[in-house]
Amino acid sequence: MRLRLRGQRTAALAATLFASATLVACGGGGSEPAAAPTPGQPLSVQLEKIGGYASGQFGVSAAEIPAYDSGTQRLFMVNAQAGKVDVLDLRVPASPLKVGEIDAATALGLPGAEINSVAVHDGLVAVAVQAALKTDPGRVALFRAADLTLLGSATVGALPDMITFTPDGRTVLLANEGEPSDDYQTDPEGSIAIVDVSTPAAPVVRTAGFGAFNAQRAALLAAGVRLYGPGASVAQDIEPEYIAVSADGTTAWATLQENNALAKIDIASATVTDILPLGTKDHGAAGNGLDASDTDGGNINIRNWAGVHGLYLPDAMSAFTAGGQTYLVTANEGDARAWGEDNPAYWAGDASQGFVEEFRVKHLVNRNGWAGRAGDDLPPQLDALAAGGLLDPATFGYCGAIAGNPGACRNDENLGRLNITWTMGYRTNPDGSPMMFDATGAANPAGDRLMYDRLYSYGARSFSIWNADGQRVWDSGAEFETFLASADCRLGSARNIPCSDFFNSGHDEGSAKDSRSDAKGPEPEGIAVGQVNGRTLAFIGLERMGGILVYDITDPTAPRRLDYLNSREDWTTADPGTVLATAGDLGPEGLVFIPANRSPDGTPLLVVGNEVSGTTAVYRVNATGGRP
Ligand SMILES: [Ca+2]
Ligand SMILES: [Ca+2]
Ligand SMILES: [Ca+2]
Ligand SMILES: [Ca+2]
Repeated sequence: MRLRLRGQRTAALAATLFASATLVACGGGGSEPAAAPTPGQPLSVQLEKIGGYASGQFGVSAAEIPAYDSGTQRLFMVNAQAGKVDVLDLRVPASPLKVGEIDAATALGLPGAEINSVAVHDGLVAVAVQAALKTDPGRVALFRAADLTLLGSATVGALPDMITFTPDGRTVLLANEGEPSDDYQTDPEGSIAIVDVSTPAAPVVRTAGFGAFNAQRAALLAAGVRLYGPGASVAQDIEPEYIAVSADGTTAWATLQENNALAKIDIASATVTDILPLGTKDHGAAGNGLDASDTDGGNINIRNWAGVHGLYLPDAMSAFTAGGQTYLVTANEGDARAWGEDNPAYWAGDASQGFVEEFRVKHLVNRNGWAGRAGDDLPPQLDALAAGGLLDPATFGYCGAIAGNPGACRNDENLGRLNITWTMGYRTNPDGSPMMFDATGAANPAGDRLMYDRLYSYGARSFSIWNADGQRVWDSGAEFETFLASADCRLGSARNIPCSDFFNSGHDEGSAKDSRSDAKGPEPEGIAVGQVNGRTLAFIGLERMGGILVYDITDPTAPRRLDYLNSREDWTTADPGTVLATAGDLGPEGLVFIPANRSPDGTPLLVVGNEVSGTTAVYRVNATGGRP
């Protein structure tokens, strides 16, 4: 009852009021105060797929990032396969019609240039353009939404991978990701471009870089910021992935995905003011379990694993306001650096050909060392560090680890299959160098073993809410996996397929129950926030499992799940690409919410780009209750 009352409060109430309501809820029935006024009804939401557009291209990222312009009622969808933007007429939302393309390579005279991201504001389309050589500077280009005329362009940092407008439309921001070359020999600096587009013919670029943090490397590492690219300065190592802007347009935040941190940016001065580490998620804590194995008999086995810590490593992020404060909501996807992994010379032992940080626990803590993986998947940088790894019995004794022996912890059905990063979690000397142990597990400077007392896995299989200073306010814990495992969860537009039959499936394979449990689970990647009936909703796309989760986040401390719709229709064909016409939507990547007052048909819509099926899906957000 208390929970229902809390759900009826409005966004205008301060977060502290919500906190006190929570305390009341925990206080027991005897201490309930008199009933509060009850404006409106609890919001209920059901997504309904009303239509879509199919590129006809499977598995090549033909539909990734959408943006919508209400004046022209056009949808702009990044087609990464073509390196272009597909322009869709959305006047009849159930039947998007392709009416054109934006081709930056041709428009700018830059052969090989590709569009990575698109945003639109009041008839002005802004695109982020990657150079033919991704480590070269990129471009921002501006087009008129109505006739797709190029209006202007300017140079920005390397690999601009996300673009967004400030709410007033006068400024666009780009996340210049600055990924390294595949051999990691060229590593551009990451940065944020802040572009004045008030005169579209002459955009003015300022760059908020990270050079000022180069001297703070030790402090950033101590605070938990991941800086680990070979030979990289702080600025080279920082990889901005996604940007959110405050409602007043003064402040931006960027996810620094591989660095497991946020950057806070003052837009007026074009300055990065803070790098905010996100910390890790203790999978040993109550409510934070996960299914860590794809080789446990195909079973759903969500449980706590003490000593396993998830790196949030968020991809998409949105900002929203509650109680007068800005909050950030992230999709905690996880991403490993895996450079040179297709180059046999790297695996043959040449560390100058790449850098791969991912490894399975069973290989990391093999009693015989990891030499047996040489030439297969043993990263040369790990091989240079030691000859093998140990599990600290003080942490991992519960699954059978003893001195010098990982015991049953290493079994496939336990932690053996889990992908973790070898770069963290082993014991170190005060100077940060690895503390060495011998094969029996005794500390010994002449030994050749690392001692792992923690294992860090990729992503948090969740979404989180953070305050403006990067402090975590809320996390969905194990709820994504426990819901996908539950009888309440159904797949397909008709909602008639049990989710538990296809729990943690991959997005490009059929009959694949449990296949992603050793990696990043359902893999939340995209996120969009919008207002429906006076409530703030978060829409979260699960890249691998597919589908869109809807949460009411009006109270940032107590989000509530409202719906899940997964419009993948075929779950059994081994290669879904062979049944593209009937497979439905696979691999949701980017999402855009269209509020009722800007929608072509006056109803709130959600448009999703699906990179595997190459489809654009249009959903209606059917809502009742809430507070109009
Ligand atoms: Ca870089
Ligand atoms: Ca990255
Ligand atoms: Ca499993
Ligand atoms: Ca991603």
